[in-house]
Amino acid sequence: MSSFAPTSSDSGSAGAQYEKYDAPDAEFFPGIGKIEFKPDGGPADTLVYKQYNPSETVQGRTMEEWLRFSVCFWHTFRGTGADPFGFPTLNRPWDDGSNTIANAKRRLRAGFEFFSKLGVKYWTFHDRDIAPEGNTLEESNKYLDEIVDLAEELQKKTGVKLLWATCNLFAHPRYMNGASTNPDAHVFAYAAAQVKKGLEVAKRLGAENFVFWGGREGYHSILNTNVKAEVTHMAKFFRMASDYKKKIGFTGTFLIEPKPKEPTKHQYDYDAMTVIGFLKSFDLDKEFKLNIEPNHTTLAGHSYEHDCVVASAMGMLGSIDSNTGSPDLGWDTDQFPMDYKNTSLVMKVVLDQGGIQPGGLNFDCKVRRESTELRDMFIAHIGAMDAFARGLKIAARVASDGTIPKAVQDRYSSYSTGIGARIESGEANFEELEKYIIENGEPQRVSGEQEHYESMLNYFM
Ligand code: XLS
Ligand code: NI
Ligand code: NI
Repeated sequence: MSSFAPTSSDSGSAGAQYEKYDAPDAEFFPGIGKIEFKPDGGPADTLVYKQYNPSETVQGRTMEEWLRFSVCFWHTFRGTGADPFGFPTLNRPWDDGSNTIANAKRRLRAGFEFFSKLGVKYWTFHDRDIAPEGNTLEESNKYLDEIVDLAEELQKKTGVKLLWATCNLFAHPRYMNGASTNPDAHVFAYAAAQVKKGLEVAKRLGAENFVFWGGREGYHSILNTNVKAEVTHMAKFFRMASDYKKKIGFTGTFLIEPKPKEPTKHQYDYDAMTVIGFLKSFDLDKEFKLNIEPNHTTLAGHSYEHDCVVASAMGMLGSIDSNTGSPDLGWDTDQFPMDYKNTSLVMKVVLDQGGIQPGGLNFDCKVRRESTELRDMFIAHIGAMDAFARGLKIAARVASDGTIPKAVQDRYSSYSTGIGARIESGEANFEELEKYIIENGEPQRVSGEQEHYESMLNYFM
């Protein structure tokens, strides 16, 4: 696929206007300094944090430690604003649009300046976001190595770390029928070779996690699909990845990111409970956790926080792609989350499970195609970070006040004594429970008090 190969020499730059950005000390965001915490900022001060104070302690940990914010490379440094109906709108002055190594390096330098000025400690990427794909696997790996050299240097220089890496197994035409679920074993092998390299790179860059999102692991038509074969192949792929991880001594957590649809009509990793069921069916649940993206959760027909709640309840919540959809659109719009109620409910889950580390809150989000200024990139992240910082504080108040947790605990108190305790301990059986009902008759009706709980939450907002 020649269109995936670099279009000019490895070190070449497409024109004089881009050359100044090739210098190692080039500044990409002039006029924007390190973003500061300014709690008394006014409504239009959207280039300062008003809620996020990294060193402030909440429930025994700093905000930075609880929130573990991360910027994704794909949307923020590869997004062009193009949509299915329109051409690119976002002009990044350092990006000449070429598929060259030189352009890739400029983007990466711009990225690390952005992460540093924003004050986030983590970033995430797909292999093909950061380096061009070549004509052969060897060529692609060579380009990737060259960019990873620079990434390693920039990580060292800035202290920004890699929250997770992933492989793009969905954009290239070879993956049109899926990667590990492709009916063609040749494609399965290609995906395996690509992930092998991805894991080596992740290890080299000290990634704390590694993500698998099954973009095209699903089907469009059941008529041409053998679901059992595909799902089994996917499990074999994960097993091989896990074996290779151990072999090379990569210690990051493996995460699967559920999503019900888009680009395929039906994706096997439909939602949190589906993925947990899949992992348990194939005896992979000790080796994987979940990366939950709320926009995917809402696409699956659940409320915003649902998959975080479910994954956490099953001990499987590893990380969060903290974005949001647009409830009235119903596709993966990857917006920056700005709604305090959503962030509070998610942070309540994080707080209750004792933190999200070694995962984090990764902004798998893109600015709207109409938000064309460089400062919009900052404003978007700052707004979302503030929303999560506020959500953390609200969740902490809910916990320390204790009224809501106590009310929930009381709601289940029938399981701590008598027949409930026997159910809980596993001693009770159907005959005993039948006898209990014959002796005790109809249960009393107990109010679920939903409105009472909603009002209590609003008290803390
Ligand atoms: C797409 C996914 C993707 C993953 C990483 O909808 O969110 O961006 O996070 O492949
Ligand atoms: Ni995602
Ligand atoms: Ni997504």
